[in-house]
Amino acid sequence: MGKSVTPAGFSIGGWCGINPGGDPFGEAVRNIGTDEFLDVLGKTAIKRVSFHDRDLWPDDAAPGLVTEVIGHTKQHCSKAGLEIYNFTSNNFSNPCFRSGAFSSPFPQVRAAAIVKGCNAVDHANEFGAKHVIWWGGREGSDGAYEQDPGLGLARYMQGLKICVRYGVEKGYKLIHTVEPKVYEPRLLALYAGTGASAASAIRHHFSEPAFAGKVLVNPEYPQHVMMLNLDPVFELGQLMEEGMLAPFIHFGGQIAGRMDCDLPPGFGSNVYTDFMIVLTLNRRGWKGVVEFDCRPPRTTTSVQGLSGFLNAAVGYWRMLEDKVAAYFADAKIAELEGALMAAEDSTVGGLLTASSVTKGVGQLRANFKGFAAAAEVNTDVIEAYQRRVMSIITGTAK
Ligand code: 3MF
Ligand code: MG
Repeated sequence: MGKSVTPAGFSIGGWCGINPGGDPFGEAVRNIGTDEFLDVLGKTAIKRVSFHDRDLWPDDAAPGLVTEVIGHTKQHCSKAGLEIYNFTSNNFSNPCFRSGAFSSPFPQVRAAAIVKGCNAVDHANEFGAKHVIWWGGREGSDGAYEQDPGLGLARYMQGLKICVRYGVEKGYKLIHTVEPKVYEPRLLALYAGTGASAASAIRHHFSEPAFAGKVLVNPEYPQHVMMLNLDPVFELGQLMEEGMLAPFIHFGGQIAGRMDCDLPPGFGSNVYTDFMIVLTLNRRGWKGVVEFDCRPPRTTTSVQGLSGFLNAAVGYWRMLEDKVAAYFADAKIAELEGALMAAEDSTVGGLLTASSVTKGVGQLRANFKGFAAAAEVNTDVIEAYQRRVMSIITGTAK
C-alpha cells in the first residue's frame, strides 16, 4: 500500500476539436476552425495539443506555406498557453494510400508514405513535439489478403524504421509511437492491430540497441480495443510490464462492439474498466499524459458545447483518479490485495532463479498434497474484491 495517484497531464488531438461531425451518411454539423479551437482549449485544464500534418496544411502544400503555418500555429499555441505535444503524418486520408501506406504492395505508394513520414519527422522537430505517432490505419487490406500478411507487416515496419532512422540520423530527440487499432478504415487493418501484436512487431523489427526505448506503443482506450470487445486492462498490463507503453495514451468513450465511436469519455463505456485503466496506470506509478482522442457527439454544434465537452473530459478522468485514491486508502482493499497480490512467494517464486529447476520441481512434488487439497484454497476473496471495488466506484463503500 502507500500508493498514491499522480494527477495526469492532459492533451487533445487538434483533429478532435475541429472535427465537423460529419459521418459517412451525414453532412458536417460544426464549423470550428483551428485558431478558434485553440482559444477555447487554452481556457481549459488541457494544456497540450497534437496535430496531423493534414490538419494544418494540404498534402501538396508548398514549403513556404508549411513554414508559415508552423510559425502561426506555434505562435497561437504559445499565446493560448498550449504546448504542441505530438505530431503525426496522416498516412490514411490521401487517395494515394487506398492500397495501404508503408505496407502498400506498390513501391511508388510506399515511397510516398516514406516521404510524407520523414517530412512529418522534420515538422515534429520544428514544432518541438515530444512524440511522432504512427497510426497505421491503412496498413492492411479490405478483404482480399492481396499480399502475404508477414510480408505486409515487414513492409509496414520497414517504412516505419526508415522514418525512425531518419530522425535518429538528424539528431532529433523524438520518441516514436505505434498506435494500434484492430480495423477501420481498412476492414482488415490487422498488421499490428492490437497493443500486444504492435509490441511484438516492434520488438522483432527494432531489436538493435540504437532503437531501445525509441519506439513504443500508444494505445487508445477504450475505443480501439472495445470496438472488438477486447479488454484494454490486460493489454495495458502487458505493455507496462514489458516496458512498451508510450508516455501517453489516447482516451475517449466507446460503445463496445461498435466501430470506433470516439465519444466523450465515459459515454457508452464501462466505468469499471475505465477505473481499472486509471488504477493500473497509477499502481505502477505511471506519470504520463492522457491525450483525449474523441469529440463531442454530432448533436453538439456550438463553441460553448465544445468547451463543455473539454471540461467534462477532464472531469471524468479526475473523477476516476479520485476513486483510485479512495481505493489506495481503503483498508478493506489493502487486506484483499494482501491475499491476492502478496509479493512473498516462497513456494514457486524462486524456481526460475535457482540453479536447477528440476531440483525445485522435485521439492514441489515432495510437498504436494494432491489436487483436492489445492482446491481447498478460499477463492471467495475474488468476488469480495470485485464487490469492494464496485462499492468504491459507486461511492457506497462503508
Ligand atoms: C483513429 C485514431 C487516429 C490517431 C491519429 C494519431 C485520427 O482511430 O485514433 O486519429 O489517433 O491519427 O496519429
Ligand atoms: Mg487515437
